[in-house]
Amino acid sequence: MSEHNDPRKEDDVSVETAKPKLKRPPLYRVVLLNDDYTPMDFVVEVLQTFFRMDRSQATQVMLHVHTRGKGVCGVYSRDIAETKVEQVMDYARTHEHPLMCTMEPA
Ligand code: TYC
Repeated sequence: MSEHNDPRKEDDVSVETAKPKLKRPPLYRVVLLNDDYTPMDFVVEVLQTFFRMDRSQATQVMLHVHTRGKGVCGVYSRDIAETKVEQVMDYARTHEHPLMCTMEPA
């Protein structure tokens, strides 16, 4: 007789249903900061190139940053947000503009 159906053995194993452990990945806002030197056209180009905005959307966001000090370029998972920040900072540095891009929890 197997241990499984031996009546002398207690069936004292309790099985609980585990809570589903899936959590949505945390999201991050990629933010552009204003400065006094980066040309407006360059910022528009950055927004079109790295954030897939059309010219009019990119111009709106650029003007928002210019007047308000900062603005959101997009919301992404951590890896994507980190890559966007890196791409923008590299591109700005290559063109010797002081443009700053950061990320913050959404
Ligand atoms: N303030 C800049 C200018 O007057 C334009 C600018 C806009 C710079 C947005 C950075 O993230 C920025 N040339």
